Amino acid sequence: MSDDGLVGRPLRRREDDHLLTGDARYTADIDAPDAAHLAFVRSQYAHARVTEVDAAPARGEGVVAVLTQSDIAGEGTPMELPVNGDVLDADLPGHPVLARERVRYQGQPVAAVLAEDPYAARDAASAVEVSYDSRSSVTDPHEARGGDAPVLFDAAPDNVVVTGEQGDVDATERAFADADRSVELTLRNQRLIPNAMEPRAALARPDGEGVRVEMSSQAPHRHRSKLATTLGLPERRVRVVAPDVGGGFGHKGHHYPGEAAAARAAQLFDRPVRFVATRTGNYLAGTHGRDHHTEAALAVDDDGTIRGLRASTLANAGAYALSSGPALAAAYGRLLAGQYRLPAVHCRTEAVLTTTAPVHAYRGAGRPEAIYVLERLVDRAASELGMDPAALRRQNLLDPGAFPYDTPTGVTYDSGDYETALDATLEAVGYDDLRERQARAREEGRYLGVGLACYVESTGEGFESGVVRVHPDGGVTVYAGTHSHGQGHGTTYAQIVADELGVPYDDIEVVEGDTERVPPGTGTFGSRSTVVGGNAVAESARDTARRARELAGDRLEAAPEDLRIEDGAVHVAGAPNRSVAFAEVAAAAYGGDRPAGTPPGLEATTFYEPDGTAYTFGTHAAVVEVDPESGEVTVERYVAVDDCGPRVNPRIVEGQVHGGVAQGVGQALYERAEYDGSGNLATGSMQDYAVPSSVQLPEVETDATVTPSPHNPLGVKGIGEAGTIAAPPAVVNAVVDALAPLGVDHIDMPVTAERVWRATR
Ligand code: MCN
Repeated sequence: MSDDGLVGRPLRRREDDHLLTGDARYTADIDAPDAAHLAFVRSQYAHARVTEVDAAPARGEGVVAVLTQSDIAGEGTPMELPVNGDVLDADLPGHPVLARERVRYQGQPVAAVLAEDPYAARDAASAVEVSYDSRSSVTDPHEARGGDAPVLFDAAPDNVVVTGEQGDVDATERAFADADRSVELTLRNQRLIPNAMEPRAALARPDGEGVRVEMSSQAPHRHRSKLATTLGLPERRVRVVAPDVGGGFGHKGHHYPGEAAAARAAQLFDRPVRFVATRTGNYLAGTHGRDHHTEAALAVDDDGTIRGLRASTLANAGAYALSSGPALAAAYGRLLAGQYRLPAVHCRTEAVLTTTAPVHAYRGAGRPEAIYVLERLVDRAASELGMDPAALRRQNLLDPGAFPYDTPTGVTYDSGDYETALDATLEAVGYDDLRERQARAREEGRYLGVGLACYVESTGEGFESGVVRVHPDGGVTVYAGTHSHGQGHGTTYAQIVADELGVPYDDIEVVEGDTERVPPGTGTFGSRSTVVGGNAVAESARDTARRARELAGDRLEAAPEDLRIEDGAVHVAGAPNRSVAFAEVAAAAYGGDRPAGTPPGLEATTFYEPDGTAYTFGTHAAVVEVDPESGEVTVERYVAVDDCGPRVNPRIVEGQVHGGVAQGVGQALYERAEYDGSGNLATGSMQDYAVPSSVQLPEVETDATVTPSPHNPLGVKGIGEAGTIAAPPAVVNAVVDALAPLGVDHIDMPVTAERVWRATR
């Protein structure tokens, strides 16, 4: 990364004109006039036996077929979404695309209707008569765990399907025995519903002996693998294409009945089939996030030295143990040491099935759960010790010299400079002045609070593919196995390749999201694209540049190592007039005038996996004012100082932090998915599930420190989830700080006006 390169510049996102002028093409916009439309008949019950499906009332004009599981599944065609067997304690069956005889959450698809238009499909779906023999439901993981609770699967008689443990139980117990005191908290990290602007959608078409599925996916190759398994097809017969995707936040990495049923119906009826989820369908049967119930304690000495942490979490996995939800629950304790010198940690997690929608990754995915527990405990300790929360944090932070650092939870942090980020945040928010302002406000009967959150975040795991292809005219196409759905990879990957290859940014096009055009990759989630995909395309660009210098060396009669590629020309270092146009080199690569012995073509493919995980970190601060009369919380200011190593594009990084903080403030103050006693989703639409609007959100003031990761050549760390990790504890800590004079020491999220009102009385 040179000072005069494009990496590090806050370029405007090149994708925005396309997205903001209505030019974007989402899955539902793709023209397919002969497509049949698929709508699901969804279970009204949370838990029931399906005794009969009567399709007769649904048949009529425009209705092509009413399908049940026996119509779509058969020998070699499982039509079952696989469970995440790697982490499960029990041998559970998968999720049938259409229910076999049991339904285990409200909204689970029971039958599918195909019709000539979407309205006929929905009308027919509501006309199908399903008879149920209802069973008792259970939505609370404490109640679900054994006893009289209904059993979802015989293979897990107590409904417990995952047990996870991190750290050393004996060392932790010793730390608690030796410490001056133990600070305790019972916390709920509530269930959330991901809200991408575009609901899930798929358009499946027969394609030779296989199927082509255009779909709103954040991980096309993963979806291809899962679809192939579900349909019983070889992967090479399934092509997944993800066009413009209107947000995902994790839930579009999951494999759903919608795309599988559409793909199977396209095969059976030999015509295109379209499925577009309604918002309510998305709420009922899209995956949810979080839902952890935790008891935790911090062992701390009276002088503020933190000695140990223990936590015990019950994670509500929902019905079926699919995809990454259970795995995240099992592993979340790995980040519980956060930024601190915390010699002993022990964490136990159990994931329990309930008759609710399956839980999967939602932006942050395990890290917000861990950091919330830790950062609430640290604030609670400060309050019990009568110490300033910033001072208590500073006293216990890991030193910059501590890295690489092995945490007691079994992970190794790559690099960090935590105190610098803390100081930058305190200075930006004017911490000392705020404390004085707070004291004055209290005298006037006003409740002002400041909350801090210091976080670490694991980013950039697994492998990714990146191709750099130079065309005979010198233009460049970059292919990556990730798939941007709001992150701006088209801009940042082009910045990286422009610097590494020396060709103009405008000559570089980025292609993602097509399993036929892009080599096998992993996808965009876990803030991994820049670390893994960015380095994959960088490596391919370096390889391509090396080949280009070899070709040009022959023409310029110079050694390749003496050549530089800049501004679309290859020239001899120190002699800019001895040069050849990059386009001429590209043409030579494909023409007959290559130097003898050089292979044709000018491109490179890299499958890259970093040596280790990159740990992003930072400190966020929220300033709130709380009106105890109405219970209303106003976030006055929000400061975020994040360290994701060198920023490829600071403007995009800032945007990512804004978006994440918006969702984190949403979790802290407004959002919660609620089921009633019968397992009905009580927050089934945006009227009941409170996604914040811009007027409820603060301006986010951002800044950065830069600590490169030693594990990847670009030194980068991810940033896509930082805001959702730091904002919930920062805001809740601020509210509790504001209300401390009224004796409030904890309020569970979301900190609604009602909860504040109750807590202050
Ligand atoms: N970036 C950078 N310099 C860095 C790190 C990142 O310039 N050191 C830039 C990247 O190049 C990229 C963006 O920031 O353009 C995010 O990069 P990264 O942190 O690698 O995250 P991913 O691209 O892998 O995105 C995944 C992350 C996750 S896990 C969720 S969930 C999420 C998020 O991104 N969902 C989003 N951001 C979202 N943004 C939008 N608009 N919509 C979503 O659904």
